[in-house]
Amino acid sequence: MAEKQKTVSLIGAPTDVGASRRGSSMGPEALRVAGIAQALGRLGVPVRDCGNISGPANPSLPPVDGFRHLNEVVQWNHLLHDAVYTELSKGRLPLVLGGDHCLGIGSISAVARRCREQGRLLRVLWLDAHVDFNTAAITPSGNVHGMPVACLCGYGPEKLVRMSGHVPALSSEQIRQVGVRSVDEGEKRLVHEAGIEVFDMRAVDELGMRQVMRSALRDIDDGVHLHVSFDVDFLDPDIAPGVATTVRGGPSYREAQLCMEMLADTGCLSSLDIVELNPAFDVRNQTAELAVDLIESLFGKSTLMGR
Ligand code: B3U
Ligand code: MN
Ligand code: MN
Repeated sequence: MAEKQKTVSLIGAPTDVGASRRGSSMGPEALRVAGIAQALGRLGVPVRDCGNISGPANPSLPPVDGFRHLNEVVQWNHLLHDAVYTELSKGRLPLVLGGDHCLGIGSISAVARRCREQGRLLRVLWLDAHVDFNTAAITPSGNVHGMPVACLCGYGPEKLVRMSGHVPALSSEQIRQVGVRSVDEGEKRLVHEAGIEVFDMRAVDELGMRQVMRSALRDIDDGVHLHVSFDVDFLDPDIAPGVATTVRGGPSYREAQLCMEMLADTGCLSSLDIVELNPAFDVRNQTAELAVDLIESLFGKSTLMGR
């Protein structure tokens, strides 16, 4: 269960400026239609919906100097940083409804800033098929949704790298990635150089989700601020078709449930992003409904105990 019944603040960030395939801007509404507020309410979690932040439109342009829509990405992330920071300052648990994963920069920069002010330890669990560690020099696409972890670790343009007020926003020990199965050549080198701990799908196959999560969560205990950045493409596309960048061979429904339950068991969940849900690729909103189902587990729903 989230720490002492904090109020969850839903913050919609309807944008797809960080991607080349459009549609994740419809993610916030799809998650509302799938009943995210009601589901949390049923668990006894107080929820307030802050509505959507409103940023620049998607100009649908090709990349310039290795970045697609850099100005728009910066603007959305500043707006999101401020919204997340405001909710954290009020003692609430921000739940960002994305939007593409470039939003992780603003969201986690705000969390890092707040944790620094409070002297709190921060750990980030990044659930994703990708490592999101590209830079302008190595990106195959120019899409900033493939770059947020690099930016948070200090590799990227000034305007994104400095957003938390400290460079880097995160040190490599603060972040663990689970579910990875698609890494570009340049990223492979950089992610090693940066020293990020990556639990790829081979690790899940060999060790099982239980052991992977035990390792990933090993030093997350009382007083730690746990941020979860949940890219919906983490899930196997057979159960989650509603994303633009599906990669086969992801966690099954059962593995994903266990992952969420083990995150809930830490009692440390303090902020969350749900990103890359793309209703344009979904079938009858099933991926949004699945995301809501998993979020219930993340907030402590269990089959036999409690509510
Ligand atoms: N690594 C590729 C693909 C990608 C990363 N994240 C997403 N797609 N969503 C890239 O374009 O950077
Ligand atoms: Mn991804
Ligand atoms: Mn991602």
